[in-house]
Amino acid sequence: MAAAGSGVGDGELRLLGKSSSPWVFRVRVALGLRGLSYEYIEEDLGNKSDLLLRSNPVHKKVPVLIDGGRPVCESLVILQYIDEIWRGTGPPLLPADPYDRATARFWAAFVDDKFFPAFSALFRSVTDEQRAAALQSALLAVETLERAFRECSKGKAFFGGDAVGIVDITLGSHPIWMRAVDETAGTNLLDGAKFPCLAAWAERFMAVDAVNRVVPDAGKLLEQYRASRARWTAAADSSSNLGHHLIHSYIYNSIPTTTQRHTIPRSKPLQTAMAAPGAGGELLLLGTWSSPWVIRVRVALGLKGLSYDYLEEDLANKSDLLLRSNPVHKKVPVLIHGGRPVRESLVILQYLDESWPTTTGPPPLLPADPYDRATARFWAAYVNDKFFPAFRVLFRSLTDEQRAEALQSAVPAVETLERAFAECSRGKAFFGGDAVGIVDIALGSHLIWIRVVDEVGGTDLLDGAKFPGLAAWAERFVAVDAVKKVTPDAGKVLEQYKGFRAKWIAAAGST
Ligand SMILES: N[C@@H](CCC(=O)N[C@@H](CS)C(=O)NCC(=O)O)C(=O)O
Repeated sequence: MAAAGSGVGDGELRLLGKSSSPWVFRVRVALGLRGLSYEYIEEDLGNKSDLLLRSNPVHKKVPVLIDGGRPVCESLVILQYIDEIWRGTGPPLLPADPYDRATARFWAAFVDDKFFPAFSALFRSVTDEQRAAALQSALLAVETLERAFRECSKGKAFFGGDAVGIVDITLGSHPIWMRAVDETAGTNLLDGAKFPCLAAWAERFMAVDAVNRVVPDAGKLLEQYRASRARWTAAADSSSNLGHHLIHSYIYNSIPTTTQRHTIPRSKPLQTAMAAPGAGGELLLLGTWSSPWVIRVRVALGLKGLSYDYLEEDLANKSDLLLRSNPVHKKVPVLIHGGRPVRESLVILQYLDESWPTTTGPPPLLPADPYDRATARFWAAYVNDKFFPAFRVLFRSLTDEQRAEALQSAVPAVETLERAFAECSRGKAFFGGDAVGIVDIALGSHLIWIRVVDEVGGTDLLDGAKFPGLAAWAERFVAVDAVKKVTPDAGKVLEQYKGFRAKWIAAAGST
C-alpha cells in the first residue's frame, strides 16, 4: 500500500488525521466502537509530514492508520481492515452474511461515488443558480439513501441493523457538514418530512457514544464554512476557477492542530477467517460482451469453476430485468444469485470470494491475511478511481494533441501500478502472488482495451522497457485459461472502438 521503509516499526496503532475530515472521522468512529487505543496525530495538510508522505505516497491523504508500522490508507479500506483484524470486540462493521456484506459494500461505495460528489457540488455552490442545480442532485442522492436505509436496516435502528455498521459510519461522516450547508444555504437536506428514516437515523447515529466523542465542533465548522464561502464568492467574482479539491484543502487545513493520545486499552488482534456459509442457487450474469467490468466477473466465475447463465444486455435498450436488478446505477454487470442481484464489479468479486470460500479448490481472490487484503482492496480501488479515469481520457482522445495530454496522466498511473505490482507480487507471477487475485482481475480486465487503444493511437501504454514487471504480468494474465475463455475477440473490440471513434469525431465536428 505504501512505499517500504515508513520507519515506524513498532507495535503501536497510530492514526494520521485532520480533525474536521469526514474520512478521518470514519476511522475514529470505528476505532472507538472497537474500544481501541491509538495515538492520534493531527496533520497540517498545507505542510504534510514526512510520515504522511511516506505512509501514503500514492494519494498523500489522511486518514492513514499505521498498525505496528504498517500503513493502511483509504477510509473504506481501513474500516474493513479494522473489522477483520479486531473481531469479537464489538459488533462487526460488516454483516456476516455474504449477501448482506455485498449490500453494505454497495451502499458504502454509493456514498463515496454518488452522494458525496453531489453534496460536494452543493457545498461549493455560491450562486443561487448553482445551488438550485446542485440541490436537485444532492436530494436525489438522499432520496436513494432513504430507500437504502429501509433495505439495509430492515426496520432496525441503523443501516447495520441493531448496531452501527460500515454504511452508518460512511454516511454518518457527512451530516455535520450537511447541517453547516443547511444553515448557510437555507436548505434542509435531511428533511424529516421527506426523509423520515434518514432524519431519525442521523439523530440516532450522532447520539452514539463513539460518534459523539469524536464529532468536530459544529459551531467551528459552520464558522469555517461561512469564511470559505466568502472566499469562494470573492474568487468566483474574480472568475477564478477553484477546483473541487480546494473545498477539502480549505476546510481541512483550517482547524487547529492538536496531538491527542487515546488511552482506551488495546484489544488483542485476532485474525479470523471470513464467515463461510454455503452458497446455493442459480447464477445469472447480466452483461455486455466487451465491458471490462463484466469481464472481471466472468474471469472470477471461471476461476471459481462456477457455471452460470449469461444474458447479453443491449445498453441502448436496457431490459426490465436489468432496470429492476440495478435501479440505482442501471449498469452491468449484475450477478443474480438465487434471484438476488449483486451489483458493482468489485463488490461482486468479493461476494464470490465470500460465498464460495476455497479451502481446497482454487485460491481465493483476496489473500487471507487482513493486511494483504487491505493492500489488495487499496490497489483494486486505485485501478477504478485513478487508473481508469486516466485511461478513459486516452481512450476518448481523438487528436494527437489530446492523446499527448492524456498520456501525461495515464503514464504516471501505469508507473504507480508498476510499483504496486512489485509490492503485491513479491517476485511472484501475479498481484495475487502465485495465482490471479482481485487486483489482477481489476486491472487485467482493461488489457484488451489497452491493446486496441495502443493500436489505434500508436501508443504503447505497457511499454516493456519502461514497465517490465507490468508488461510481463500482462502476458501471463492473458494466458490464464479462465481469462482466455472470456476475453472478447480483439478484432471485434477494435471494430467496436473504431465505431465509437467515428461517432465521437462526427459529434465533435457538429459542435
Ligand atoms: N478516498 C479517501 C479520501 C481522503 C481525503 O480526501 N482526505 C483529505 C482530507 S479530508 C486529504 O488528506 N487531503 C489532502 C490533499 O488532498 O492534499 C478516503 O476515503 O480516505
